[in-house]
Amino acid sequence: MLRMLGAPGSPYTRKMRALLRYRRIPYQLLFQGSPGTEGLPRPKVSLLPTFFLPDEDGKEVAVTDSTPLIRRFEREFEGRSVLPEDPVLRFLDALLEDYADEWLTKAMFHYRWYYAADIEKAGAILPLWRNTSVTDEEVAPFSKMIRERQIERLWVVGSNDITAPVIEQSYRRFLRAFDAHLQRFPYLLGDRPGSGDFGVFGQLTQLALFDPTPMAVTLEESPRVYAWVERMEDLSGLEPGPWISPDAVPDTLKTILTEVGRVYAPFLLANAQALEQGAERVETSIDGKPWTQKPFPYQAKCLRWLREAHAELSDSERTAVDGVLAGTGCEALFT
Ligand SMILES: N[C@@H](CCC(=O)N[C@@H](CS)C(=O)NCC(=O)O)C(=O)O
Repeated sequence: MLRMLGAPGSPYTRKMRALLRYRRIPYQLLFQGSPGTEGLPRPKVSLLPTFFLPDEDGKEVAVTDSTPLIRRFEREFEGRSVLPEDPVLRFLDALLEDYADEWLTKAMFHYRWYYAADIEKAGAILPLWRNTSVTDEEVAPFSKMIRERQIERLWVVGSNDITAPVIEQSYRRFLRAFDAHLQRFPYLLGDRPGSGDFGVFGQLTQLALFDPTPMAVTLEESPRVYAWVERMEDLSGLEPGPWISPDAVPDTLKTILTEVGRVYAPFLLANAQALEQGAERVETSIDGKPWTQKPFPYQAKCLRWLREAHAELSDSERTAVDGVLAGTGCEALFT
């Protein structure tokens, strides 16, 4: 049985747990520090969730990174796929998953460690999510440590006084665009959830259901999105319906892709350029406003993976994808 080490406060843990539930893949959930976690193999980079899986020689190793793990589980487990067969839809799904994992997560991290009420709640709850059987005396120093550590890391995701309005206005636009789409379709690509839905769900479990400031924003902008997050938590009982037709991509999805093109595309390009130039900082403008942050090597890989997926499309599939992306701003990623 799959073994997953994770935490409820980790959006990517929630992403993968909901996916395993939907796909009816049995798993054992381990919490950090809980009995049975000593002696587990260690991942190269300590990230949550961590899965413990056999390598090519059958030896159990620690594996992280939800996006490639989703593709591995598609190969290893039959049925209830979250990746559309159609290459055009599959590409759009991958782009939406990446937007959620790498841009929406900026809003998640920003709101949690920028505002006093959110810092207070997260600092109090996160240690207990690891282990509820610790005393309050034991929790206090851990709460202090995690608050200080995470606040220090705000600039890693680009959250600062300059970028705060860009992040927050982008979140509000995403909520409005997703609300309009959910009025027509239960999921991003039709009547069944794709990996993009689980990416968005993962971040919204924190933004809509936990952190007080963005929860208020979510309920103000879209009670519908709030409701959608609760529905996504456990879809093990859902009978999946059809994907949308690649020839009839709805305007509401194009509006969401336009938000991706407005903020995530310019960020990805500026981040890759800063890394190429060995720059200390990413200095660019997003949405007409200044954006500055530490260059993020992992997101240069994300850009490369998106470009490789775009290049792997057949000519007619790429023409169809470019047709959908035309005018959204996402096309800039592939020129
Ligand atoms: N790309 C990874 C991201 C995983 C990730 O960043 N997880 C967070 C928790 S949500 C983490 O472990 N951060 C490092 C830390 O907090 O030390 C994925 O999709 O799984």
